[in-house]
Amino acid sequence: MSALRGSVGRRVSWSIVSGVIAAAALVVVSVLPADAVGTTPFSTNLVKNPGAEAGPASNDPDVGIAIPNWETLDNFTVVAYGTGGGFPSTTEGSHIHGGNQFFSAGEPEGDGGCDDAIQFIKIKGHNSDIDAGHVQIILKARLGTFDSQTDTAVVTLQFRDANNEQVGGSSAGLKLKATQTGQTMLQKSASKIMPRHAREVRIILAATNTTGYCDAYFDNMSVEIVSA
Ligand SMILES: [Ca+2]
Ligand SMILES: [Ca+2]
Repeated sequence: MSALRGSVGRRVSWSIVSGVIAAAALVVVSVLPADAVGTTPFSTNLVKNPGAEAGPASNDPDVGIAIPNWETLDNFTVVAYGTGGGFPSTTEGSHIHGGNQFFSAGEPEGDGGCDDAIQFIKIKGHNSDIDAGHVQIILKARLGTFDSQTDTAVVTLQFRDANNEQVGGSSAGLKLKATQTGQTMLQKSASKIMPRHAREVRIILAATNTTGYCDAYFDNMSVEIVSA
């Protein structure tokens, strides 16, 4: 019996100790949220999972799939280079150093509209430089569409302030567009000085002017800040 009590006692003690450790860990987490730590580095690609390589491709390009680090609506998906039906080839994938997969806007919704993917990027530790006009932001991407259809691939970068309000109008951001690329993945880029009060950027992958399938393909997404 004493051995049993001892055993129970050790379990109780260990559970108290575990509780204390867990509480301490919670305190550490609560005083050091990830977003408050560190300074966003210059000349570094800030996009996570920029090339759609972090998760699997969908088995069917008509079916949406969860994409690591991106928030997507239903049908937005990841397609493998060389998938049948007119998608960019494996040759094109290697030509652009695009790995095995790319983002695709996917099957249209019932109303004909296409789904988006969004990623949020906080810009930390540069507030005074941004407000003085000394931080430039550079957006780059590979964009493709199908054949000569009017489907258009659009990447938008929006600026948000500390209160999560859009900074300036829609013209304050950056936009990349491509259409009728004939399944090639065109390199596009744009840059500008970050506007005052910008503290976060949103990258949105979208399709416009589509016919049938939302043939807007994206790969090698890049967002960098540099000193200006
Ligand atoms: Ca890729
Ligand atoms: Ca189409």
